[in-house]
Amino acid sequence: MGGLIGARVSRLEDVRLLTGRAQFIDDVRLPGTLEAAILRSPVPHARIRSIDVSAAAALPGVSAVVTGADVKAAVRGPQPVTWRTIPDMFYPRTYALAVDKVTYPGQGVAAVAAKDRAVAEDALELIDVQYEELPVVSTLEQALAEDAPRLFDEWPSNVLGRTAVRKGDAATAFAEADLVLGAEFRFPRQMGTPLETRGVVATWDPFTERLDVWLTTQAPNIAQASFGEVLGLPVGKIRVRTPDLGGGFGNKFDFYGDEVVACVLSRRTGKPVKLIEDRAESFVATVHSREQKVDVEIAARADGTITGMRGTVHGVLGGALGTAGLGPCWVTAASVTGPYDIAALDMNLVGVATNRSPYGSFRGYGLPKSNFVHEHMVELLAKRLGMAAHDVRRKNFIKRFPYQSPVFVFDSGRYDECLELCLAAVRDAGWDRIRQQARSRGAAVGIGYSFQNEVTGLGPSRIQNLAGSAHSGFDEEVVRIDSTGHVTVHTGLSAMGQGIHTALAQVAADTLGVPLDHVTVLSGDTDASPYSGYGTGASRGAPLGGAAVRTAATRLKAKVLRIAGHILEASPDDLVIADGVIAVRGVPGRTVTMAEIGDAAYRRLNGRLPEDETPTLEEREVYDPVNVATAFACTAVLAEVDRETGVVTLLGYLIAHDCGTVINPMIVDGQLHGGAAQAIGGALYEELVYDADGRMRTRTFTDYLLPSATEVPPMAVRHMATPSEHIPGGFKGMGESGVIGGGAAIVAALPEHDLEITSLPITPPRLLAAMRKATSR
Ligand code: MCN
Repeated sequence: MGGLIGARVSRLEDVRLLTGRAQFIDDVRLPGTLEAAILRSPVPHARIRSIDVSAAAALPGVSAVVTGADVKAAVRGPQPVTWRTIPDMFYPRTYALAVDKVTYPGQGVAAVAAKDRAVAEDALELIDVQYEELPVVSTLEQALAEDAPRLFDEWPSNVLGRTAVRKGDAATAFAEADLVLGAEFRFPRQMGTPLETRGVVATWDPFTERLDVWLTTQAPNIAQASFGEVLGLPVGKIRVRTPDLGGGFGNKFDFYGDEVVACVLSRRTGKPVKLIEDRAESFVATVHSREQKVDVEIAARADGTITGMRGTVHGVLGGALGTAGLGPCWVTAASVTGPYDIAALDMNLVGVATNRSPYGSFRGYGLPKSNFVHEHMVELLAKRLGMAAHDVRRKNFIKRFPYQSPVFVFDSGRYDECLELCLAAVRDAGWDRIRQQARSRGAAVGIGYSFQNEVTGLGPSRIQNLAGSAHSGFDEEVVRIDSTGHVTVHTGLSAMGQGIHTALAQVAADTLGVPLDHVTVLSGDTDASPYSGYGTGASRGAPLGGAAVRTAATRLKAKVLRIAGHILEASPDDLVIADGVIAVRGVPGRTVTMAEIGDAAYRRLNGRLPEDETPTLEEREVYDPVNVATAFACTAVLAEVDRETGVVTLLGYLIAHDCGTVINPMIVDGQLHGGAAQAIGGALYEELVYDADGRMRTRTFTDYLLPSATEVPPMAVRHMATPSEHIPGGFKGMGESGVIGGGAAIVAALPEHDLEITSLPITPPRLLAAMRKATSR
């Protein structure tokens, strides 16, 4: 390799982002643009008796008003559900705006396009909607009650689907167990909260009859296909452009009704229509995630071997399905055995509709929950058997790879070493001493751990399609050297802050032997970018994009060497490239530059390009991996609890991490820090709260608490690298790693609650109650 893979180079994206030269969705200003706003239902569950838009339509400055009925008439089909994990599940047909009935507070019922947002919002107030309110089904218990009101007239219950994930013979494992332990876990609703909310600028061009959409999306090709499906247009008639994204965290993966509304309004008015979600709206209109109830039991032998696991995951879905469907909850069920070699699993999965916002993706998908569950059960078993939790981990770790988990084949791992790396980091940091000193002054301080493994690099199209995905898991990248020798990488992946442009530039520069600043990475335009089967999500950019760039650049390098060999009258095998200069090995002065090769391939072909070579320098690679790539990590947390107030202060945070070949350790560190901050939020602060009437209470960041710099402790990362054997370059993904293991490690670090905490977030009152319960035993 050429020395750039593994280098801590500064991110190429950052100069623009930090000097205010980025172009976010709200910066897209097309001549004649109208601004739109959506009227959202104030009630959770109701029939729409009537909508009168006449006063709104008559307001000066208003160009168009549409209702659900108008949208339904203007489109060919309902909103798509990308993941149909359970084929016979009920997938309600929902349109971009509610038709006849609303099933969650915040659901769009009408929309206005006006000369500016203020007029559009004024017009919303003039729309008269008559609701006939229906009994609210806001919680899992309400939804499952025998006499529960139903959300969907065409389906007999609020249980939309059931399935199970099974492996081995769980019944026998439990019958023969020395001991069986169980627990019930409750995980609240949470959501990703990128700095930038969602937005769209849609233009219907009547001359070319094409739709041109600027959209905050992580998956431009899926959005393009979804527009085609909903609007009944050939995909080639749709252009999706992605501006700079101010974060995504998974929730910009979904395809929302709002973008369809903007298209319908643009078609009606003949003008570009911009629709920018405001923060209060985003709390109801952007997908939520995480809410689950998980009941689990483990069967174990007296020596600490876990022989079986069984239970049920209830996914508390919303009043409409996000494009992820039940996906995140299925991942929790499928991954609940984590890094452990557990022979038998019988996990039921139930998807339940409630009058809450749609459920979708959030960084980590279902893994933070499955991790919390298996790590809690390990701690519980260790306590019951009087063993150290790490000994239970070591005893049960998967040791031989490839390993067939209940669903995936884990390609590689060195879990014991990763655990030792983490323990060594804790020793080096002197945490034991800090804990002892704290205890001697009476403070409640603890150290907690969790171990995770993580399927990344989604992912073989074969597996994805089998698992019910309407989209495939391949990725296409193009590497081009132009006539001046400059390299351009074209990618269909969206950059949303994770540094993918830098990573792909490093791979291309390293493979081709050119300096990093000779590479430009371009993305964000379906008319120009290659096709990314699944876009940015599931930590797939580095493994798939990296592999495709590496393969394409390797072929391109071979062509460069053939042309150089022709010019230098040397065998390509005798040539080396460094710093953009191709030289004959051992012959000083016989060189040709990449710029001269570019010139020979595009302009002065005559005599300089070998006769059997085609002009131009471009290679395209469509890469579909044969398997997923499993990253793994061990997290350690040092925490102090104020016994009087129940306030938790995190004093230290360490992650030992393996994502195969690391492209840029500095970015990986940053990704882990950011993910860990979200894990801290999920463990201690974040909860979307609905009141007894089913209305959303958390509509600002004073109610929905995010950790700030004060709550996020100093962090350190230790790297190890077990390269993926099947991915060219050996890269595994990790963009979600940081958020997965933090919750379990934080809870394990809190002293004196005696494993009483199985519900998140751990608010001070909850923690004090758990500590009181533990001491009263
Ligand atoms: N990387 C590396 N070497 C590896 C793996 C990764 O250097 N072996 C670096 C690369 O710079 C790469 C980054 O880490 O760009 C993340 O790589 P990868 O795990 O492949 O993840 P993706 O590029 O697919 O990014 C998506 C992932 C997900 S799914 C979410 S959600 C997420 C995330 O990453 N949302 C983010 N990171 C985010 N970071 C920011 N700032 N904002 C978000 O919204």
